[in-house]
Amino acid sequence: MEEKKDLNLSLQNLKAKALSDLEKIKDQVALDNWKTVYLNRSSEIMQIFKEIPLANPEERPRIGQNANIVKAELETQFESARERIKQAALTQNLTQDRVDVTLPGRIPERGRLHIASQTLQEIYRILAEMGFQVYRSREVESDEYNFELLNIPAHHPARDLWDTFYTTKESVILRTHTSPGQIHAMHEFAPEPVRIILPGMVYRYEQMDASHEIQFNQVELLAVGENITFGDLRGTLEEFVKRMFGSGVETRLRPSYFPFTEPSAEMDMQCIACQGKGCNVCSGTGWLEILGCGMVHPVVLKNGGYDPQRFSGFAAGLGPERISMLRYGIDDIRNFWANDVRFLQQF
Ligand code: FA5
Repeated sequence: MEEKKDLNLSLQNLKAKALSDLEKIKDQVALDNWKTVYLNRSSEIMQIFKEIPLANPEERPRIGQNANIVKAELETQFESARERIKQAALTQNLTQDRVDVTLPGRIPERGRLHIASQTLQEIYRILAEMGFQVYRSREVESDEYNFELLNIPAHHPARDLWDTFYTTKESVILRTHTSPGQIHAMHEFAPEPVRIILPGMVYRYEQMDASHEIQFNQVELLAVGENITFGDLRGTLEEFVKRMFGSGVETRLRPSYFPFTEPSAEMDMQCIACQGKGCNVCSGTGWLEILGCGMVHPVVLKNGGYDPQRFSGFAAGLGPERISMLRYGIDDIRNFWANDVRFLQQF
């Protein structure tokens, strides 16, 4: 009789080899290979199934049963190996990617307000406490509002005080100061009393130097009512400077000329860089001009819609960039709009 292959023994050997191979497997690629070798259609176990009909008829049922048990065992072990490898990969990821909470953090770059905006906000805060409301007005103006209604007719020599940016459209200009806002506000509020500030950019076609820009902010003050006097103007400005710079700062009012105020004055502040001794910042004089001011001219009151017999008012125009320069010892106004972060980051 022809020697029959012992399929039960083959099954036992197959199982032992397959499981010992499986135990050594540590990654998904090797596991996939294992599956191809031991469980796909041409695998050894499938081969044994094909050979069962050749075995002794009385042994066939046991071999078939055994083959089924081994195949099921290989499949179960394959599934648990897959789970084991998945967990190992996950654990490895978790340990490798663990956040080291003891490392110093990366400090994000924080944005900040521009120095000019910071000073403006400080000015608004102080003047708000003193009863002034912010009133916004336009930067593109007409000749009428920027000059004529402010008592500066065409060809008036005082126009030379403001070097103007004209546009190609007749009588449309960039405002040279915030004073035209006075007229807009008066038109809106007359005959009610007003106490407002008009902040914003102004533009002048002039030679730039350490203290002169072609664009800069101004803050206009305007108070109109009955019985407003020059004493009110002086007291308001002195109080403002005291709150802005502290009580030790000296100021002085010098007579000056503006077509839209009468009388007119300019306020100087004692230079804080040198305490009035004279230095580069104040060109050796010990004083720095910070604003122009005066009592609103009767013609301007009338143009705004107020009866100058009954109403009076004061106005002032201050330069916040000059104020920043004094506060922080900035020696060149051109730094403000040069957009050099090394400068801007200091404030
Ligand atoms: C005027 O512009 C008047 N409108 C001010 C005024 C308002 C007077 C209301 C009376 C009543 P002046 O040209 O002097 O005035 O400018 C006022 C302030 O703006 C100056 O004191 C100064 O602080 C600032 N300033 C003027 N020119 C420049 C410039 N080129 N660069 C930076 N700041 C300037």
